[in-house]
Amino acid sequence: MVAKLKGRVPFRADPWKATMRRLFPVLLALLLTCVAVPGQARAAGEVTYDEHSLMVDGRRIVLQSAEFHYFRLPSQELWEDVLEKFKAAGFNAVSLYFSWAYHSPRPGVYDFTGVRDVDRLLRTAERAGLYVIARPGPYINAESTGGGFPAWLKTVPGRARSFEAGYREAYREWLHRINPIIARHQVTEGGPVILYNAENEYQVNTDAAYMQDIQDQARADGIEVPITTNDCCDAGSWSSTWATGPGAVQIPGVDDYPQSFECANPELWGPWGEGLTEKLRDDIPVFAAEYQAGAIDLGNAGYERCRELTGPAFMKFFYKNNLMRTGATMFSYYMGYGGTNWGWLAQPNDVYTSYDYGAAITEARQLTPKYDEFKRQGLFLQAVTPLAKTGAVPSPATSGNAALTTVARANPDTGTQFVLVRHEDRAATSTDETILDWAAPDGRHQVPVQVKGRDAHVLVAGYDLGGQRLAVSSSEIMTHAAIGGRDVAVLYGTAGSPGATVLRYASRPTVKVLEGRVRVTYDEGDLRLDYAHEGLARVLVTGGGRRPLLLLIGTDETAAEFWRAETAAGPVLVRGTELVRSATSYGDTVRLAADTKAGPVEVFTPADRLRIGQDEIRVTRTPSGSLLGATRAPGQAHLPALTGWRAHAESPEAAPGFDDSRWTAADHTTTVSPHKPKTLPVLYADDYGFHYGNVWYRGHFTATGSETRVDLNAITGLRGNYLVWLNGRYLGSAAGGVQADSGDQATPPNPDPGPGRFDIPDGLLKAGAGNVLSVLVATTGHNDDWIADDLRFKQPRGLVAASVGDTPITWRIQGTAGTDRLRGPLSTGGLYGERTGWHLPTYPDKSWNSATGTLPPGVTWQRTSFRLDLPKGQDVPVGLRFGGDPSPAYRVLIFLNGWNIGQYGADIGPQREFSLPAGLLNEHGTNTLALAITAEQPTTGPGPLGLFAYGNVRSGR
Ligand code: IPT
Repeated sequence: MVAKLKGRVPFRADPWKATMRRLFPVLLALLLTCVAVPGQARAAGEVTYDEHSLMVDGRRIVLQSAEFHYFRLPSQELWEDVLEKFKAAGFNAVSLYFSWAYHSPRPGVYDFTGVRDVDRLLRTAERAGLYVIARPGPYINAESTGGGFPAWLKTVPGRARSFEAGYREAYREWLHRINPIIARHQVTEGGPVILYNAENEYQVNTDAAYMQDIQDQARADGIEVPITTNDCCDAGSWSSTWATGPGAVQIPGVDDYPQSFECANPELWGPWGEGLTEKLRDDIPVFAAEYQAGAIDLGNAGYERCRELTGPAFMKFFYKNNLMRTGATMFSYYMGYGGTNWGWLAQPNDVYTSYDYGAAITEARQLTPKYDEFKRQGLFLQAVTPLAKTGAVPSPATSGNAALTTVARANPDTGTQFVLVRHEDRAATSTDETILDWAAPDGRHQVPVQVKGRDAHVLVAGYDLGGQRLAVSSSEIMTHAAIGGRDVAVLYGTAGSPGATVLRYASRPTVKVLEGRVRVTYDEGDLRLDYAHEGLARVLVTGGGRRPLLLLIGTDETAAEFWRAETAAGPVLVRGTELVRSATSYGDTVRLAADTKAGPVEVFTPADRLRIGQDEIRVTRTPSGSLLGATRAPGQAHLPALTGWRAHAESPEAAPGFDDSRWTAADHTTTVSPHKPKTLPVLYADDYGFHYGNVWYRGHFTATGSETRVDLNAITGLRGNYLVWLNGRYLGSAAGGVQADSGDQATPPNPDPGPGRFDIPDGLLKAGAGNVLSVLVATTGHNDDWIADDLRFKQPRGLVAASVGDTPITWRIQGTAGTDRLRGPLSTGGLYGERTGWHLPTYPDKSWNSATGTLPPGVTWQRTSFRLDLPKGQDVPVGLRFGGDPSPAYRVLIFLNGWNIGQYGADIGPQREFSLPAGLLNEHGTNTLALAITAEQPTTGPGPLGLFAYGNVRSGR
């Protein structure tokens, strides 16, 4: 728009000035309108966009991003590992939610140190070479406690996710803390942040003033990059209806989870549709803001099933289909790495401790076949730049096989064509072949193509592949690079399927088939190669008026063995190793930062010498011109047995004589909560500043003697419970309530969410004297606010009703004893042991007895320590495995060196193995494990525990 206006002004000295003077206010107004009206293609700093793609400094990019939650990996050192793994898979961006709850224990208090150091996180992303989509909410969902809202927000008046006072001051406080950190890392400041995501799936409660204010605050805090939001479900609410009104963002995107979350049925196939990301407005690129790349484990099937549900076949079909049918150039996959709901981070209704998500990279940072598929697709998107600007064109016919269908796009500037080949019926599992009759830019060609079941291929024609001209190929391109004065290209196809590649030459080139079976023909400038995809064929083409070309034609599997890294002296391709993070070249040497086991390594490089880490690798020059060597096996990692457990029972709070005089008096008669209590005083834990984990209540009453029953009601969140003692005698336990009020018109509020009725045994009450009721409530996290109704999120935690007949009770409450500065607000709750440091490594447990025998109802701690000395320079992720079967009689909080790294139990979820991330785990020294076991019934507690390794590589970090 600005450029057009400039173009229209006639360039004549004086009249021009005069015109300008007259026009200036008009122009200024126009300019300002342009800035204020979203959806115009223009510069925001150096990040611009048009209907095709984002641009950085005018250069088009295909944004290939994956989601990462730093708050689910409490180890700053490991952020780098994960982000480098993203980069190596061909991602050029990472999408980061920022969790308000993780940083703020109470109003006005924010902590960005240690594992919460997001400044370091953004620097790490930059070092890894990734752009950042910054998503600070304020609401983030993400199956995280409160959907990212700190629990103290439940005590703040005003509807959450609206412009109402109370909430407004609170979210502005958060934004003014987080925005400046994000702002100084923007692309416009030379940093990685390329987009800013306002709110999250804010499609239900359409408070435009709120949506606009988030953006205004961001701009005021220095956010210059384009603002986006992720729409869902009723896509378009913030995009078409509100396109130019208050609240509308510049580049709305869409969330899509076509494969559902039914991990128990991994054979499902797109139950929620074909997952095509809509084009929301004519002036913006198609943006898949969250595209499914894993699943929450709703049915407790275990995350391996989620990985199957969203495995390579799903990725091939759905991702390529999306790319080709809509011309999307902005993708963010949810999740690239899931991580751990350590501490009280989980939103309890949908997830347990692990947030592995069935992602391409596991919770313990291991690469999976899904990672290979991301790498095949990601390297392609980065290498073949004409993809950043395409439009639909007529597609070649699939002569002879109606089972297959094609979709085509072309870049209008280069003419490069892209053809998607897939089954017509997306559920088909048959293998079908056809001859594509392709009227490509360089002439018409017939090439064979096969589609095996739910595979899909994106084929390329009319493409300047480095110094070559690719006329057409029925193999997919993984990547290509100019290395040492020649082009090296990696193509691939389904093992066993036929393929053909045609290249253009001025004259007949010399062709040497170095490996594999490839038929070579030449006809009027067309060099045609016919082959079956098998292993790795190698074809060297020289002469013909072009620089040399080494064509490597593999299968899905052999293509996945390749890595690509950039050096100052140009790119290198590597076949082999577990992971190539980066490469540097100096003199005649190329050095790889690679993770390795024992095996061959081949490097396509002009260098003569190879180093991997500190090792000089002995290499030979292959007929392909590459360097071939071998890597060493990693050293054995010794993991000790876990022995010497000591135990100590706690729950002194259950005893009548326990001194609770320093506890908080629970005497409020009113609450700002939209949920009103059934009995007074208000006993909601949050109202007394206790937000996470276990909370104790002690109720004192003078009995009349006629009381027969204790009636309680507690809301804990799914998987929570509570235990009750009267005058020190255990009365029993009950499950905590989940929904007090669904907020859903169709479901009436549950008047009795978590009832517990306990008969008073004869002779226990002291008539006319003081009696003490002790209640331990295990809360499990806060509901999210996905539907933006405020009510679910604000559902109380703790006791919501309590009575012993009509006898008045005075209450005291105790939860966590202050925030652990190192571990943050979500690590510790209010167990006696937590309040007195039994979970901490420094706690002196020498006087404790060795752990044997039956655990009584209540809380018992078990502790042991172990020494590790893992091999230096290796990455050995360690896990803790619970042997035997869990019983519903108990639940266990697990503390590693004082950090609450998860919860185990039959009622908690299917998880038996818990990740002990390096950083929290001392890999070269002493570690302390402390288990807080809450028994509802007498039990022997958990079975034998052991350490195990998820993997072992020499580390290239
Ligand atoms: C989408 C949320 O935006 C994201 O935070 C996360 O909760 C994800 O779902 C599921 O893991 S909401 C989408 C399911 C409609």
